[in-house]
This record gives sequence, C-alpha cells and structure tokens, in this order.
Amino acid sequence: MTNSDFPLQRERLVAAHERLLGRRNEALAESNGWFQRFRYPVLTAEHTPLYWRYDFDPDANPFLMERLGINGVFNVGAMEWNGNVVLMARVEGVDRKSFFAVAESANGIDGFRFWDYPVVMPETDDPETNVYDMRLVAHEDGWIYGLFCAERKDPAAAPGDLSSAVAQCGIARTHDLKKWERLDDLRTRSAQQRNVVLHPEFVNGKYALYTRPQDSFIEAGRGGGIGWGLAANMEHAVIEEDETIMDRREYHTINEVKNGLGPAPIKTPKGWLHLAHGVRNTAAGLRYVLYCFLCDLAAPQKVIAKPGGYFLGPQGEERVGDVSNVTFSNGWVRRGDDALIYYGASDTRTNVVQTTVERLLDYVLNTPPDPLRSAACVRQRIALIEKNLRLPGGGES
Ligand code: BGC
Ligand code: BMA
Repeated sequence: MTNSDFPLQRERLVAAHERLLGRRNEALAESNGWFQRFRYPVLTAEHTPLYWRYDFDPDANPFLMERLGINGVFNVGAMEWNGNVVLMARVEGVDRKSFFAVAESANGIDGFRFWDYPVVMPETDDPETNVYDMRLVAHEDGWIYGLFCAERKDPAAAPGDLSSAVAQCGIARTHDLKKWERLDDLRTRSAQQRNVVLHPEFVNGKYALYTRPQDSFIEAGRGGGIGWGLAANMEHAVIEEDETIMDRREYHTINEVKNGLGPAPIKTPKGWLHLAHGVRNTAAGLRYVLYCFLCDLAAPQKVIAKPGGYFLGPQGEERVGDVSNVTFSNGWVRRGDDALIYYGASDTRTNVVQTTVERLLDYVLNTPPDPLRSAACVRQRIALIEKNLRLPGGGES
C-alpha cells in the first residue's frame, strides 16, 4: 500500500521536531537563592532524532510510524567539549534497555542536539543486560573515563525470579566520546556497586574512586553510604581494601535508605564540592533528592561541611514520571564561576538548574547541618529567628 500523505506527514513531523529543538528555555522566578530553575527540560524522549525512531522509507513504513520508540532521556553525565556542553544521556528505549548518547549545546540551557549515532559501548566477556547513569570524568592521566552501572541478571536468582540483578561498575575510556575502549568492571569486596565515580586527580599516585557498597540490588544492607577506595590502575581496577565510608546514611534523614555520589566533584579553593543523591522510604515509595557536601582539598575523602536536608527535590511536573518522586544527578559542568547542574526527573526527562560555584560554596559552608532530632531542629530555627528579630525591622523590612 502507498500513502500519498507521506511527504506532508513527514514534513510536519520534522517541523514540529525542529520547533522543539529550537525552543528557547525560560528562567523561572528564583525561590531560595540556591539556583535558578528553567521552564523546560533540556532533553526528553522527543528530543532524540526522528531517524532514530521512524523508518522514513515510504514503502517499508507507509503509515509513517515509529519503529523503535524511546521511553525517556534522563540521568546524564556532563562535561565541557570544545567550548560547548555535552551530555552523556541515558536514553531508554520502550524495550526498557538503556544506552548512551551524546547531546551538545552551546549554552547548556537549551538547543541540545544529539550527535548522529548513539554510543557503541563495547561489551566485556560477560555481557551486561543494561547500562545506565554514566559519570564522565576528564582524568589528569589524559583519558576521558565513563563509569556507569552495568547490570546483569543475578545468576543466583531462584527459578522464576526475573527481577534480581547484580549491579557493577562498568568502566570505559575515550579521547573523542565516540570510540570507546571498554576496560574490566571494577572489582571491590562489595557484592554490588552502583553510582561509582572516578575522582579527577591522582591520590598518592593512585586512581581514587567514590563507591557505593551494597549487599543486594536494592537494599544497601550493611553498605553504610558513599565509600572511597584506591585502585592502582584503571585497566583492571581493583579496590583491595574495604572501602572507607565517607558519607554515612542516617536514620530519619533524606538518605536513610541509600545514597550515592552524583557527578565527580568540582575543585574549588575551599574544597571538593559534591553533589549526591539521598533516598528515603515513604508510603508512596522511594523518594530521591539531591544534597551537597564539601570535602578537604588535601584529603578528598574527608567531609568538612554538610548542610542539613536536601538541596534539590522533585517539584511540580518533575514529580511524575516512570519512577515518580525522583531527582537524580550524575552530571554538572563548571563554566567559569557558573555551574550548570543536570538532573533526571522521575526517570523520564532531563532538567537543568543554573547557579554559581560561589553560591554553592556559600550554601555548603553556611547552611546548618541536620541536627537529627525535632527538638534540636526547633532550637536551630529559634537561633535563626532570634537573630533576625534582633535586626532592625525584625529582619523583614
Ligand atoms: C534501573 C535503575 C534503578 C535500579 C534500582 C535498575 O534496573 O534501571 O534505574 O536505579 O534498577 O532500582
Ligand atoms: C537508581 C539510579 C537511577 C534512577 C533511580 C530511580 O538506583 O541508579 O538510575 O534514577 O534509581 O529509579
């Protein structure tokens, strides 16, 4: 059968896609001074090239239908690239498998376009089923590393259990973000690893890795939080010792159930600035929020400042998606004093907030820590209230 409307339908499709890619983003009114939110996501499933999804051959596809749908684009790694911003997106097909693809923009706030092809990531001898959440790091050894979660069905799963999985840290490196050399998966003493991040500098001549030891696929179990360990090389990366837990999970906080590092830290004169995610349980399921902390420049595993509570949580439309109530970040970019923070909202789309390193430092250094008990929180707030009420005009005029 033939479809005489095919050319017109195709034209409309392309025009609508171009309108989406060309849409300027709009800064939303600021709320708390920590960052600036924007009206539109920077990447969604609809941003992926049409030729990744449709078959444009009128004979083979007279109805001009999608042949390979995309479910979501979220949890992006990020870096500067020839003066532009590139995002290493987790693109998830409607078949639930994720893959990586690079999208580039001049200002990092709108105008993101995917490169022609997704990343062809080589497999190891033990091929994983799914890959996701890549952290991109330009290491001082001269390579760009991509560390990501490589997930395989748990070989020990009981017959009929088709959900139990083993998460490990996949490692690959590149010079051009196109041709990737796959290295061995990271080996640690922990049964599971997700959210592993490479520190951008050598530490005592070794590669330093932020880890997240877990007993099982979903439960942290004895895994106490964000870990830290050293590896002699990246070709066959092994953390021989038990990882040091540098940021612990705590009862009745935003990271009670689990936590994990976001992107690699930003180096500032006052310390290594970190963004992480914390997960707590609720009657409506897990809630993922982002939080910040600062580490010692000379001893990057030592936390020196940690504000209480979350820095950024899902809000409005962001709250709803494939996995609702989730903000997750594995990518940010420093451009001069500006910082662009990318985050996946509810495992569906990618959003950005803009701030400055100066603001982030002020935030981490001057936001009081979590006092861990209601009564102590009230004392903390009263100290602020009293201080303000002593100011001329009660602090409000
Ligand atoms: C999903 C991840 C998720 C993990 C734990 C994986 O199968 O792809 O997005 O973080 O399960 O829930
Ligand atoms: C995880 C992450 C993310 C995801 C989140 C919520 O454990 O690794 O991929 O955004 O769960 O599903």
